[in-house]
Amino acid sequence: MEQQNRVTTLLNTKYPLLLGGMAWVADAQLAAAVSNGGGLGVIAAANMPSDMLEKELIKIRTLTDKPFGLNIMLMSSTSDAAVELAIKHKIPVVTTGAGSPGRVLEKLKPIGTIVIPVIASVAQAKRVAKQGADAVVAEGMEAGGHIGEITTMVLVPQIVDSVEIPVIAAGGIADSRGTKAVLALGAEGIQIGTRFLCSTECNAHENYKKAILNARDRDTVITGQRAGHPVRCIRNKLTAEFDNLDKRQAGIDEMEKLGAGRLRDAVINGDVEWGSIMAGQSSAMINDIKPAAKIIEDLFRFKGADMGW
Ligand code: TUI
Repeated sequence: MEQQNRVTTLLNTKYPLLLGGMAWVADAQLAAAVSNGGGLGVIAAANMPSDMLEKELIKIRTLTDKPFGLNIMLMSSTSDAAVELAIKHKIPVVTTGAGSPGRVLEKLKPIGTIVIPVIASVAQAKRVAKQGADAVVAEGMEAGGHIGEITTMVLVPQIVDSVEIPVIAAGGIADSRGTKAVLALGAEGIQIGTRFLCSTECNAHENYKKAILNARDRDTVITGQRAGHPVRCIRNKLTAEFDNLDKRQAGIDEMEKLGAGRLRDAVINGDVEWGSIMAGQSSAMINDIKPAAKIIEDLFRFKGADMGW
């Protein structure tokens, strides 16, 4: 009998683990690999046109018969279309990020979808719990991409004390020590992004994977803070140019123009000089590329106290 907790029960998985909704990276292939490995694979809707996303949702069912989820990025103009696809394709679990998920909860709760918002503060967690969220992902600022201001170590216990629903920790977790630590903080599951970027099944360009393998402790930086969109990525020519714009107090428009399309350039085209290599601080702890199923096994392989899962 496998160990179960509130998160494995919600997700209907072997392990209390979700794939982070990484734009351009979390596709049907990677999500299926995570689901087949006993976690919950998640496809990132990001800014994908509806027809392209629908193809991924159809494809994943050919790659796994296990449950999977859809991540909806709330800042995207395509987020309403993604909600409609979640309904049409009866996606069991939806995670949301980068905004307030009120609209998504209103539409998906009545049809029984499990909705798990990613949040970065106590106020956001309390709000989404009141709105009917089934669990929250508490994402610390060690994470890659768009982030909040609080570290995982300090955020997770505060969220655990603020809401009754299960808390899933994210940000800075790349091995079993991280899993053990966040379980000790009261989390009941983990959401993992960067570690899966360096998986065999991940379609990101090999230059992107190499940038993570080569990263050391101080190699990620936060850009876009002044524009109100703090984003963590690996230091390169693009981040240096963001620094320059910051120093001469360039307009937000100019910053946004500089950032447009850069993630795709890095993930798909392998432009690691001028592309945006979004990745968490845990990049420095990642030194190999291995199958997603092995990553999951390793994340949950630890001796010691029964942490309740
Ligand atoms: O969303 C993420 N990470 C992301 S989204 C993304 S796409 C992007 N590209 C360029 C610039 C900016 C974004 C890349 N990485 N993580 C989940 C997350 N959500 N982190 C923080 C939040 C968040 C922020 C505000 C959640 C809720 C929120 O609420 C606002 C409100 O109204 O309460």
